[in-house]
Amino acid sequence: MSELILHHYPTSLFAEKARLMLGFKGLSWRSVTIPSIMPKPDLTALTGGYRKTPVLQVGADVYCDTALIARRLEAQKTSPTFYPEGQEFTASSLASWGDTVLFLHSVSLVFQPASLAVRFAKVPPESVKAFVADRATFFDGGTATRIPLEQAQHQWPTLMSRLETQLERNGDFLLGVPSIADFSVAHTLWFLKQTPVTASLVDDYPAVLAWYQRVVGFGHGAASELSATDAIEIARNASPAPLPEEAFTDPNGFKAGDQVSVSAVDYGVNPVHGELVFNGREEIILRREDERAGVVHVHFPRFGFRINNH
Ligand SMILES: N[C@@H](CCC(=O)N[C@@H](CS)C(=O)NCC(=O)O)C(=O)O
Repeated sequence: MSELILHHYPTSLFAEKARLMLGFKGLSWRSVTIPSIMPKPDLTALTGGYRKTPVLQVGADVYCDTALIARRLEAQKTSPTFYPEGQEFTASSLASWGDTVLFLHSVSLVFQPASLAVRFAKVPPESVKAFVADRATFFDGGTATRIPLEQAQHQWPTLMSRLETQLERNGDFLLGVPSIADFSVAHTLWFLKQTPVTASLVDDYPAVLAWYQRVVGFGHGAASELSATDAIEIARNASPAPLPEEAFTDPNGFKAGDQVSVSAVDYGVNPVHGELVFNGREEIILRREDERAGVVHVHFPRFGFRINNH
């Protein structure tokens, strides 16, 4: 069976979510370090244009977005589960709240000048400039908007005291037992914990802090380095996995065989062009042919992405 290959970089919070998910499942994986800003030619050879971090590769199958990566890891190893029985909806919905609402608040808080000054203290000025320029256009064309710092500061106590109450009542994990929701909330708080300027936004809440330490305690599983060139070679030498079977009619009429593009809706909306080969309730799969990577299947979650006619 093909190895799990995570394309990521150390400071990415969504990559930290994926690393912790791999740790929770006790999985072994290969680690490809990608740039934190565009261009990312080796990554986009696999994805066809999707640029966000992280991306999971398994042979010639490429999985975009941690919401879908979680489902792929669940298929790889069902136990321990991300979706406890009877709580599947709650787990996914709370995870989605963490990845959007809580995440956008934490971005505003981490990107405040005092925090950035500490984060970038050892980074050369030209790299900081390139990073700021890259992120300045990252939200262009998407539905997400940045939350003004004052508003993020204003609302943060509400979000955190709700989490505090939930954890005081439910015990060790947000839903009592571990679920995908724990990872979507913990990685966002991990982002704030990286410097003393924002760490107190987590540390002031004792039940949250104890739970956070429990979740990061899952660790990252067993990782070993892989070069981007070798990852592309692995894709070239592999064939995409058999397609899932699901009877589903797309409400907008898109069907297998259509030439389409798929893009994220919120931000980082770079489209990926290809042939729609699978279109289901949770997942969309495009087939594309790349000069370097050969034939690959690029997988996206349905929720939060759109299919375009071109
Ligand atoms: N919904 C996406 C969000 C991913 C995301 O926003 N990742 C950030 C890094 S934490 C990113 O892509 N930043 C720009 C980049 O790495 O080029 C997911 O769940 O994977």
